[in-house]
Formats: sequence, C-alpha cells, structure tokens
Amino acid sequence: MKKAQSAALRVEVLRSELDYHNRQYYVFDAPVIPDVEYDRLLRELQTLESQHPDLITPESPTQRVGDNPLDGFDEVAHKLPMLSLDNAFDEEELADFDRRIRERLKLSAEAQIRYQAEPKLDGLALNLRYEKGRLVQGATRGDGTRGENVTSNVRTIKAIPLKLSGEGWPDVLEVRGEVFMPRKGFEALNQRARDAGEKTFVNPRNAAAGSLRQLDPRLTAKRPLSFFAYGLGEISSGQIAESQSACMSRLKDWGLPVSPLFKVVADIAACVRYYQSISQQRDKLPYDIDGVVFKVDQLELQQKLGAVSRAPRWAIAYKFPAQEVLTHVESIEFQVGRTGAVTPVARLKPVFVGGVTVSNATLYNMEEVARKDVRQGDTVIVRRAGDVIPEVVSVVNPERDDRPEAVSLPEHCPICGSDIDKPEGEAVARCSGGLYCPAQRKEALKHFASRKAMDIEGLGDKLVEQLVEQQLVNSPADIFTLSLEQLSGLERMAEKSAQNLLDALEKSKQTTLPRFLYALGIREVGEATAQSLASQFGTLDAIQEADEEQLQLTADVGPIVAKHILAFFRQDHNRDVIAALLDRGLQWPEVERLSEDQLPLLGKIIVITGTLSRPRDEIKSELEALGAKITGSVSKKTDYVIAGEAAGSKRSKAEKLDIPILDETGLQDLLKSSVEH
Ligand code: I6G
Repeated sequence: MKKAQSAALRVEVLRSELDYHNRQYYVFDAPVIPDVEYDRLLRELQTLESQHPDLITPESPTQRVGDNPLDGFDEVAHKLPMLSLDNAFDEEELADFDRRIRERLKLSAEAQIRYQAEPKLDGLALNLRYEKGRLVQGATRGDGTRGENVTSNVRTIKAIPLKLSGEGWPDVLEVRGEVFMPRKGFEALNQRARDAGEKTFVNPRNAAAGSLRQLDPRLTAKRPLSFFAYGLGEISSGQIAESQSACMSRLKDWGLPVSPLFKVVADIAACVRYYQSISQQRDKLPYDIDGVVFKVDQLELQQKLGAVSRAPRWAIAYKFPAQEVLTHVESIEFQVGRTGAVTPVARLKPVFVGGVTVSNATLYNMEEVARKDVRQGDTVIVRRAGDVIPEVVSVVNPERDDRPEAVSLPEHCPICGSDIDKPEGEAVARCSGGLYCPAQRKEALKHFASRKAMDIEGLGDKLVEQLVEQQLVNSPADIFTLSLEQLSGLERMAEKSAQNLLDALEKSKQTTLPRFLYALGIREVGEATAQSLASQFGTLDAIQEADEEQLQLTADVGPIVAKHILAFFRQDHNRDVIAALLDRGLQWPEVERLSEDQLPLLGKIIVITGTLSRPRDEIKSELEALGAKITGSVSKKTDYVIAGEAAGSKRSKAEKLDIPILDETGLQDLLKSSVEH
C-alpha cells in the first residue's frame, strides 16, 4: 500500500515537472534542463506507469506516442467558421488596408489604429478544443466550415498541452493556430528519407501537412511538429480579454505557445517597420514564415469591422516575396565535402529568390538526380528557405526535345583525381583522397574553426580557402603557427585584422573536450556524440585507447559510429595532428564522468530477445535511460539477457555462457531496483 502511494506521488511530481519543462521549452523558449535530462524524467515516469498501469491518465506526458492507426478521419463541423486572411504584397496595399478600416470605423485621417503584429508561419491552421481544461479535439481548417478530426495526431505534438495550466480558463475554449515543422527537423527528416532511398518532402509546410494527416498517429509522433496559437474559436464565457494581444497573453498563461515575436504596434507606419525588422530576421528564424500578420488589437473594433467573404476585415497578411522561382540549369558539377562526399550541384542562371541571388543548388546525390531527372538546360523550380541550402524542387519541361543525356557520377575526384568510391546500397559517393584532397582539407579546416567547434573568430571560409591554396596551412595544427607577417600578407587582411585573428587563435586554445572532439571532424560524431564520449570516458587518452565494445557503451554510439571513431584514431596522421595541437597549447578543463549514482545501470550490457508484453523499443528506452547499453548479440560481455516468449538461440547462448536471464518479472525488478537506487 505504502509503495503504491509513493509511486502515485512520484508519478504526480514527475508529471508536473515534465509539464513545467515542456512549457519552459515550448511556451517560454527558455529550457531549464537539457533534453537528456527531460528524457530521463520521462522514462522514469514510463517505468512507473508500466509498473502501475492504474496510474496512467490520458493527459500524462507519456501518452503522446500515438494511438492505433485509423481508417480515415471523421469530419468536424466548426462551431465558428475558420476564416482565411486577405493578403497585401506591398506598402501601398497595406496602407489601403489601414485606410479602409479608418473609413469603415468613421475615424479621421489622423486617428491611429493600434495593431497586433506577428510573423505568419508557413504551416497549416488547426483548431484545438479544450473542455474543462482538457484537450478533447484537434481539427484541420478544411473548407473553413468543416475540417478533419485529427485529434489522435494532435495529441502527439509536444508543444500542444493536453491539459491547460494556470487558472481562469473558460469551460469551453477553442484555440486556433498554426502547426508547423521547424527547419532543422525538416532537414533531418528529409536526410533520413534520402539515406533510406525514400521520397523526400518538398518543403516544411508539405511535411507538416503530410504528418498531421497521417493515418498512423505513431508515425506522426515521430515527426518534429510544433505549434503557435494565434486566435480563438468558440469560448463558453464569451470573451477572455479586451484585446487581441491580451488574449494571446492569457493563452500563454494557460500553457499555449504563442509567437515570441508578437508585438503591439502603434500605427500603420510602425507595421511597416515591424515588417522590415522581421524580413531581416527571417533567415535566422528556426521555422519558415511567409509574411507578417497585422490585426486590429481592440476586440471591440474587430467586432465592428466584421468579416467579408470568409476573411476578417480587421486582419491582413503582408506577404514576403516568393521563395520559389524558375531558372535554368547551366551545368551539373560535382563538389567534394569534408568527409569526401561527392555531391552533384546544379549551376544555375543566377536568380533572385527569398532575398538573395542564387546561382547553385544542391542535388544531394545521384539517386536524387535520377529521381528528379534534372539535366543540363532544364528549366527548374528552385527553392530557397531561410539559410537552408537552395535546392531544385522539380523540372518544369522534362519533355522538351534534344535533352542531353543524364549526368553520371565521375570515376575520379574532380579536385584531386583520386578514385571515387560508392559502396553498394549507400547513397553517398566519396573521394578516396582523404586529406590529400585540397577540397577535403579546406572543409575540414572550416569545420575545425567553426562556432560549435573551436570557435575561432575571424577564421571564415574565404580565409581558410586562401590559406590552403597558398599552402600556408595543411592541417589544423598549422593554423596555430601562422605569423603576423604571413597573415597580413593575405588578400584583404590588414595588420589589425591579422592581429585580431592571432588573438582569437590564442583564445580558442582554452577549449573543452567535447568541442575538441567535435572539431576533429570524425565521421558521424556530431556535438551530442562528442558530449557523450567526453562524459563516458573523461579523457581524450581514454577515448583514443577504447576498443569497439567500450566505445559502444556510449550513448549514441552504435557499431557504425564506433568503427568511424576507431578508424580515425588508427590513422597515424590524425594522431600526429592531435599531438601537434596539444603541443601548441590546446587544453581543456577536466571532464566530470557520468557516475553510477546518476545512471544505476551504467556500463551494463543487456540483450532483449523473444516476445514481451510491451514493445521492445519501450523497454530499450527505459533501460537506456538508466545507463544500460542494449546490444543485439549475446557475448561474454553481456550482463543480462531479457527473454520473453519463444526466445530462441540468444537464450540458449546465454545459458551456455552462464549469463543471468531475466523474464518479465525479473525485468520489472531490475527496473524497480534501479529507479529506487
Ligand atoms: O492563417 C492565419 C495565419 C496566421 C490566420 C491568422 C494568423 O494570425 C497570425 N489569423 C487569422 C485571424 C486567420 N488566419 C483567420
């Protein structure tokens, strides 16, 4: 009894902590804990709920994994129509909007209208219905009067609260807003699709729409969707505030994310300044926007103005110029990246798109070239969104006469002439020249100096290219021997800038182990893996000396990454560069290793086999959260084998090797004792 009570209490505490962290992340954009810590709390809750299923509630943060697939979506009649917005494409049209409002409200030419301003996300509209503070329905706009019931999918979107926080919300509250896919998530999703030879999404908007209209909510749960609220539908209490901006603030208090860039501006001139300011920030925003929206702030005035032909008179979307344009492919060439990846690139007739002139667009790999069938001379749609690399969306005239042959992958590197390898089944072709290839050398140095790596201020791409071309620098260690004379002799480099760079180089020598590891540019070792390796091993020496199995004990490190790490440290020239860098004075503070206190199953190797009552992935995540490493095959190093029904050869092998075999009860005991640890 006492145990069940304490579990119930812990479940409550975990839920409220997780809800709090979710709000900090999505509503306030101010996370308090790192993602791994959030995941750990979530897994602790999952473990407790699996031991005490009676404690599970529909609003628990664990209930976002997605229900069973549907046959189709039901139709939903909107209680209040979901309107669309009129557009303005230049300042004159915006001024007309303001003038029409003043005329309709019979205000003088001098009277000023206060507007609420916010970016217009490039996503899709959604209506959320909360009853007594609980999310009961999510519906798409559809034709404005009837949409689709996508509740099961909406429940998987972490930015959308399953229950409202704070107080004072009406019994029925409908919230309207935009579902969108942040650019980073979109890029990663498409990269995974490309790696698997699957179809990619054309843009984040299509990816968001496709994900929200997925019949299997478990798939939606895996898509990085997010949400900002921008308005209201039915409200049982009539009104929740006197102005649009105050409504948004109340929604925020109740845990609904609203745009962090929303602002009240004094008049139409301030709207123009707001538009200009957002245009300048556009590329740096983590999501696509296609304009800004202005709304008369006072609700009383909104009501007086009303709507015409399905669009409110009190709001307007001031749109940015198009991000997709037509141009011609002048040629298709091949570029060599840091790890030798050979990428086909379309050289384009320069075209102005999304605020910059674009003359190159990536074609990713040969499969993509074939899929899109892009050839020299084609007219293509080019898309540029934010600071994402411009890409060819599709060919406009694939049936034209005398099209040249499709381009094929060259046998030799266009930069250094080394052989190009393309392993069977892999999408990426690589130059085999390694650091002999000047292209790879340049890219490796750019990566080494970049902000998230050694963060060497002033050592930009152009400078790296000059240094390599003039053979002043061959390896990262050479950067630290550059002299003032050498640097000030370079193009566009005054003595002052040269001295600043030397100062920046000196400063960068005080680094951290994760940064240093990341800067080395080991294949598949990104920032997160570099951090995990540092926490797991504590020192660079320990990482260099680790064997494949030891490496694989690290979070994020599977057999492929482990092989890349080993291959990197096995190369003499890499070890020489590291020694030279340390010799030049690069150093970092000691790293605190993860301890058994934090992760009670740290270092334990576990194999899961047979049919269990819960999905294997779920059990795997719970064990991993406690520090265990889950592997696929049984060996002398295995600590436990979790064996469900019909466990076959792995169970027999464990018996032969005398490895403890746990059934479901044994697994629960292991989880319980580790959580209580
Ligand atoms: O489609 C929309 C996007 C953004 C909107 C909207 C919005 O506000 C930021 N606001 C309204 C009132 C409507 N559609 C109808």
